Amino acid sequence: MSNLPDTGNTFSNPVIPGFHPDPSICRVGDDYYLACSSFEYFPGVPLFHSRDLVHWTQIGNALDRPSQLHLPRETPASGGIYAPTLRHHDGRFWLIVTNVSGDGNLLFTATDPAGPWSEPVRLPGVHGIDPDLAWDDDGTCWCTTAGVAQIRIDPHTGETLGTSHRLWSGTPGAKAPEAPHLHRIGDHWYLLIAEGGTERCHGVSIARGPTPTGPFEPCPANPILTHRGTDHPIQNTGHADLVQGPDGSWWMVLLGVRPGGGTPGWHVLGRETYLAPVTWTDGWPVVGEVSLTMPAPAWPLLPPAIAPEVRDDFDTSELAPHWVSLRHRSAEDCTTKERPGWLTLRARGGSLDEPDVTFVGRRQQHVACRVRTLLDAADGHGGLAVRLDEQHHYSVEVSSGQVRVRARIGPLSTIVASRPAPAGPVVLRAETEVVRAAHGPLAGPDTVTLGCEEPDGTFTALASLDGRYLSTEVAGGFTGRVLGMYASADSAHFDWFDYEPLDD
Ligand code: 6LW
Repeated sequence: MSNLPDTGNTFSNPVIPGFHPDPSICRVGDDYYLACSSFEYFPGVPLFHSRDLVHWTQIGNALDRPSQLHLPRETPASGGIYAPTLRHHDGRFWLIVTNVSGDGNLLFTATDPAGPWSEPVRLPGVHGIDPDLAWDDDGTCWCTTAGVAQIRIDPHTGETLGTSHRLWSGTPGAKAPEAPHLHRIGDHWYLLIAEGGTERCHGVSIARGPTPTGPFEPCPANPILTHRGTDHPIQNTGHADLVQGPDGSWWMVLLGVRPGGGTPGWHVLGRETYLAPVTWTDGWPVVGEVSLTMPAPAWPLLPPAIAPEVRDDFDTSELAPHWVSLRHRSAEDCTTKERPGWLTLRARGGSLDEPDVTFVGRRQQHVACRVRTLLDAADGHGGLAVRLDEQHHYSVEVSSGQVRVRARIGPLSTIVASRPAPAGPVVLRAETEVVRAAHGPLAGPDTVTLGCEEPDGTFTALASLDGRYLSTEVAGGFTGRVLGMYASADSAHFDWFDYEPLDD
């Protein structure tokens, strides 16, 4: 254990913006790896790599085949894949997750975290979400779940050995003790948990004991992290994991949200991944407030040599790992091979209101951003969507010679604006703009403007809509906005897609 030297340098939070909750982290030599939840999206469990803990690059998705990730049509929004634990043990990477919409707890291994990951090992005897994996010195593997309960497992077969026992119920009076992670640090085993629920009361607490099975003594300073009851710009802080740097310093990754639009605020990007330094007092970890700017690690920061490209031209046969679909994706309904240099989507369900709409999107990662796509709808209907779930989305669609903006807000669905489509392929555009001044109860966190471009490139805005209705506070659930392309009848062809952060 060591406390942090102050280098005077800082880094910006969130370190992985956009809907990337429930981070779990491990370090192997100079490399850090991190996994997040993915819910109803396919492929699942995005995996990130970093060499400095601050700058992260997505290197893949652990669950990228139907045999690993089965999300039936009935999978509700925010169902599917919950809360991974990622560990490196015995020369391999181990990943354990819960598919709450079918297969329960599942374990995967890989020698390279970029993949391929193994077929799933099922754990029918492990009940409860948020499974953690920890190995004792003698190789005993403990699986600890929300509650907080623990059972010994054979991680190779998924067999449970013995019976489940309760480890800790968290702080008396606090709800939802969950997200356990067990770490051996010095002479103690530390049991890190989240408490209070994943909304404004969320927090992180910790207990320690002499063995991985306890008995556990709670930290007198619990919760060691919470922003509850504050007007801090980052809220809902919780669901954390710990990692040690090569210099002995300790770091916490956790989820948090950035509500906008006044009090209580609406967050639209989902739960994002934050990083915070950890110091130690009397053998207990201390985490102060998690801020948008924080003291940097003592080692050199290594921003990526090449800034992320604004445009994806769909010139490669495989889609980049940040593109996600809903519940499944098949080569028949999503391909760059039919018309080289174009992404072709073939409608399999109906509209964005349906769970099996053919959709390819990416997480909104900046509060203010612009997305554009060139759509050829000569063979069908398709469009550009700002999506939270099946019941909360805005879209601009080309169908039957018209460009239409539609808003779906809970039980209400309406065409907000329409006009004749320009001839030939059409550039569709959506952009979000932060609402600066609070205008009483009507202030949204942002506005979402949708429209199309004229042949000369000028933008015609068809509608500017209140972003609150595409926020988690309105829609509920565990995800955030995803921006993407879809086909609603026959085939829609997309030549390119731009994602451009704007100054907020
Ligand atoms: C996850 C639970 C939680 O399983 O939300 O914030 C649930 N924490 O630990 C879904 O992400």
